[in-house]
Amino acid sequence: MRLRAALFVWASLALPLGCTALAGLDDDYVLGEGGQSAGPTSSSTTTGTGGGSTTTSSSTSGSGGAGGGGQDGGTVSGPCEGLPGPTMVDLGAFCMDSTEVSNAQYLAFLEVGLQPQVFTNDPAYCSFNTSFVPSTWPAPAGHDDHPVMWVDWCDAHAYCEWAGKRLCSAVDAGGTGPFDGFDNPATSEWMYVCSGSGAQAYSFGSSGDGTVCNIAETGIGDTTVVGTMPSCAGVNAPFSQVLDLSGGVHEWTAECTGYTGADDTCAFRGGSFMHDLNGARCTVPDAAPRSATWSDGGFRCCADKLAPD
Ligand SMILES: [Ca+2]
Repeated sequence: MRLRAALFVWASLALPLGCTALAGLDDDYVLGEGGQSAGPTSSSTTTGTGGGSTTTSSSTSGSGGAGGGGQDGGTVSGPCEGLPGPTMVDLGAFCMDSTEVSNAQYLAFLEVGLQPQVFTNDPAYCSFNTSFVPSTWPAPAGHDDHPVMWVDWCDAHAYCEWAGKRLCSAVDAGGTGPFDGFDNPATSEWMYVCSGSGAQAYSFGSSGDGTVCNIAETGIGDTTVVGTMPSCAGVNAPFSQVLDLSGGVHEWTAECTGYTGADDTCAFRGGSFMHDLNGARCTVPDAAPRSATWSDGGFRCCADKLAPD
């Protein structure tokens, strides 16, 4: 297993907890108004199966659902092959998971039994996180290959590190970058891919009704098996191999305001099955405390390309 430690040197730009309107960013979208979801908050209560209910605790117990399925061990030819989790897409400067991480893939990580703060790549600012088990777990029956949800930022970070990957962050910066660059395709990996290098508003293009993706207008009202909406992908190669950036579940990124602990604000991207087309734009400036988890929030990983042996 290749483990690659991310280097975090971002400046702290303290924002209020539950920050919803990010000054200077796409302010016609306000968290919770992109659709039916109330979005994440810093409340201390949890559970629920929909409606965007959230929690900042991630220490509930659970034994996990059934294993198997998903795209574990998927390979591509190139420098990012053979890593756990979704098959990766070679995007030139870096690689990105082709889909969101599924429940079965996350279960494989849990079954290894790594413990927070014992796992050597778990950073000090994640010391609040006492368990990698999602705050609502196990996943519903039949959802093995649906996106994992109810994970806080540190859960997502740990999974990616275990897989030899990292959360998607800044272009050409090896996992570091300023939070305020997250809607710029020149500085944000996630934005670069979603926008097709700045060419489009949504991951699937700049026009259409968006029902090629799992958003509110599509009417599914739940997650789907990852990667099963083939038109919810970029227009041109290699972006066309990356699925479900718009809709499905929100995706944590390593675009955070600081690196101090649970209250740092981190960006999550793309809207979800609860959000309308407006909320699925690549530029939507959603963000939440690092400790937040919610009913339509998951993640995918990126990776630095390794030099050929
Ligand atoms: Ca998504």
